Amino acid sequence: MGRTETRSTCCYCGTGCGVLIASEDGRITGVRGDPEHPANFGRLCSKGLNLAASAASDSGRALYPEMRLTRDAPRQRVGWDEALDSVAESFARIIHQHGPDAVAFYVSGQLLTEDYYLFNKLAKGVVGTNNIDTNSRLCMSSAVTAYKKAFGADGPPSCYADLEQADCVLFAGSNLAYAHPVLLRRLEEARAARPDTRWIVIDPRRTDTAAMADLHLQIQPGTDVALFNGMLHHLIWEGLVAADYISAHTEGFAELKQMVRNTTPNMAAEICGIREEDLIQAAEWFGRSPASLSLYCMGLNQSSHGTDKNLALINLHLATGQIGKPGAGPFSLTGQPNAMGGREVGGMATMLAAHRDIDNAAHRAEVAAHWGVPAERLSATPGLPAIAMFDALQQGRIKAIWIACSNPAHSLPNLPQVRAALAKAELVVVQDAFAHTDTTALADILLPAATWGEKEGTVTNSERRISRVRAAVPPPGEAQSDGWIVSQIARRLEALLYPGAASLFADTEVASVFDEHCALTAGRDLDISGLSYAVLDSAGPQQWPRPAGAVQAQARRYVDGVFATANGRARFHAVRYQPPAENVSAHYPFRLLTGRLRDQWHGMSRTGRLPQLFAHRPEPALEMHPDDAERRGLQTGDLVRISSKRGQLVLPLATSRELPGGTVFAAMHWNGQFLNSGGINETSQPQVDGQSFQPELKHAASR
Ligand SMILES: Nc1nc2c(c(=O)[nH]1)N[C@H]1C(S)=C(S)[C@@H](COP(=O)(O)OP(=O)(O)OC[C@H]3O[C@@H](n4cnc5c(=O)[nH]c(N)nc54)[C@H](O)[C@@H]3O)O[C@H]1N2
Ligand SMILES: Nc1nc2c(c(=O)[nH]1)N[C@H]1C(S)=C(S)[C@@H](COP(=O)(O)OP(=O)(O)OC[C@H]3O[C@@H](n4cnc5c(=O)[nH]c(N)nc54)[C@H](O)[C@@H]3O)O[C@H]1N2
Ligand code: SF4
Ligand SMILES: [Mo]
Repeated sequence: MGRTETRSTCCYCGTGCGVLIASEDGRITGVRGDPEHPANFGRLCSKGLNLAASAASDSGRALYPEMRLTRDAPRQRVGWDEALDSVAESFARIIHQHGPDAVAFYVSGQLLTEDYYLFNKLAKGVVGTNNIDTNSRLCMSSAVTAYKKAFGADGPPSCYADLEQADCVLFAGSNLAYAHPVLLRRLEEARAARPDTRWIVIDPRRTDTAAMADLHLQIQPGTDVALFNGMLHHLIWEGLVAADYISAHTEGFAELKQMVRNTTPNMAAEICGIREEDLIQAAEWFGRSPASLSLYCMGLNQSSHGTDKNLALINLHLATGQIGKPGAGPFSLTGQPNAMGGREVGGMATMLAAHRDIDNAAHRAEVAAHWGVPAERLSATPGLPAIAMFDALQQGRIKAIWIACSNPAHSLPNLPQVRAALAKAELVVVQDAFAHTDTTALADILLPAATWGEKEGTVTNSERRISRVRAAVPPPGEAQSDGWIVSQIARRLEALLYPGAASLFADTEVASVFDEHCALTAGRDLDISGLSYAVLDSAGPQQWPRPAGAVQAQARRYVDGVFATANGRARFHAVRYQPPAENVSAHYPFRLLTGRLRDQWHGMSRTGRLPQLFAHRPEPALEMHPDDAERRGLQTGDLVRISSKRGQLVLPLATSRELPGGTVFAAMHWNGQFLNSGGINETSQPQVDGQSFQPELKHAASR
């Protein structure tokens, strides 16, 4: 094969950096940043730079299909046909006996758009259930819900060029230095060129990002809505709102104004545990800057009031007209490489393809017609979102679950119950690229997946930009691409459920699947009917929308002040502060915060294989303020047991002045492959936001 370089996209975060993969004789030998990719212009972070090293060996990879031949037997290697037939036959049997809602799919924002599209088509178009949800429920669903409520459609209005044009950057619940390092690099360069730029960081912890800010608002966990309302109060009473913009392009302001009348900066600062001057300073910078940009992530979304937190921040942007112009806007950063693609194909329990709605009969009919199935095939019953899906599994209402590209036995809250649910299931199918995760350990059938560097497709990054992912080498062993696996099982299932009918999976070439997806977006807000692999290959990564006939994509949305709501106006929402779902008490006095480390990725199936990625944080820890530790006679290195109403685990203690007193912090990454427990989610709580169904992974009460 010789030496070649293949243009692709990093498989980690939603920044979506372009990479060039060097390979020789079927082996990946190097990775460098793609100088031409508009997300990173050649830069990469530590994770991206180490991609080649993590791909260098097949050790730890899932190489062959495996299954249990009887309920309690260990899994053993089988051929692909046997594994595929078995999944299809079990699903068909359960669907016949108990109906389509007795099976479920739990997929991932790390699947490529084409794979995601096929999974969604299988669940909604073949099985006829909306029980397909994803780890994006733990991640983006509050942002999605708020965008839809405020603007009438999902999707960030801003773009990366805004990073260079903002005069005030508000980081809300985002630790960019760890989670989106290349975007932070772009911001640093922008600030070096324009030193008057102000950075405000809102985070209960003094993160590396907070340490770089001009102003750090170290709020009490969960108090963001009070903060934003207090800031809005100041902006209104100081005349810093954009009255013309409000009257021309929005609705609902009077009600909001009435509500925040009572939230004075003084009161808000008190709730947040910060100084009133700091709150006012933040409002002044935000309101007086020519362009204010908010970057927000899990500190807002992973909350039982995550939608409200998003809406309260969006209120600030609408009230000041800081949207639809260069350097401005409420910019939700996506975590996973293809959280956006998943939203586009409607791969969730609460939505249909191309931003259509399950409860809209016309939308269901459009999708059914596109797939060539009777309209009744598409269920009008919303599917179960992640937490409810695993509850239903435990209660026996769902009998079989097919998990792909996620490790829920590590990443869902309340792990003792997640494990009980998987143990109760009649069938657990796990499709993963790596053999040893906390979830593969519980699989009845393991389907080995090809992964980054080995498969073709597309991903969409945070700024709505679609990039190609390309194969540089063949997959190891008998691993197959996710799209191939889904299509194989889909065809078998179709034959069992609808014998003789034409297959919906006749042409599953990746380029054809992409075309099918693009066609389904025609006329929708995310219209990409003008895209194809040919366009992406010749013109490079493209943003949506890009309708047929358009010569250029739209970098920013809502530039004309016309929103995707029925009357074209954006909507304010009068949201009130509510405390986290679980109260701290004498029994559980600590507020447990969780989050990420710079060099590890989620359950560490890939990053955890490289010694160099442990240099930054070599071991797990429970972080605690030194005063709290001293009061308990504890010091760094002591083994401590942290427990909540759900469960417990033991971790080494690390004292840290980054945290406020009364809170503890643990990184989410460590799991059963490294610990004698499933990690911090043994204790985290599954309470969800009532609108987005996203669980409050950040705020459990613990002791
Ligand atoms: N290195 C690395 N990068 C990643 C990932 C990874 O695993 N490793 N994962 C990717 C994914 S999927 C995601 S979703 C993103 C997540 O990216 P981020 O959301 O930036 O990362 P987190 O560390 O989860 O949480 C961000 C911050 O929220 C703060 N926080 C907690 N409670 C509150 C609160 O009530 N209010 C506010 N304002 N802040 C609060 C935490 O202290 C934390 O510092 O990262 C992506 N990038
Ligand atoms: N306490 C706490 N918990 C959290 C969070 C938190 O902040 N705090 N964050 C939440 C968030 S935002 C997220 S996004 C989730 C992430 O949680 P998970 O979805 O569990 O994250 P990963 O460990 O990345 O799981 C991806 C799996 O896919 C496998 N894989 C890799 N490539 C491929 C492929 O090409 N095909 C297939 N089929 N498999 C592949 C990997 O080996 C890995 O096992 O965690 C959530 N859980
Ligand atoms: S910033 Fe994100 S996409 Fe870019 S190299 Fe790092 S992990 Fe990959
Ligand atoms: Mo995420």
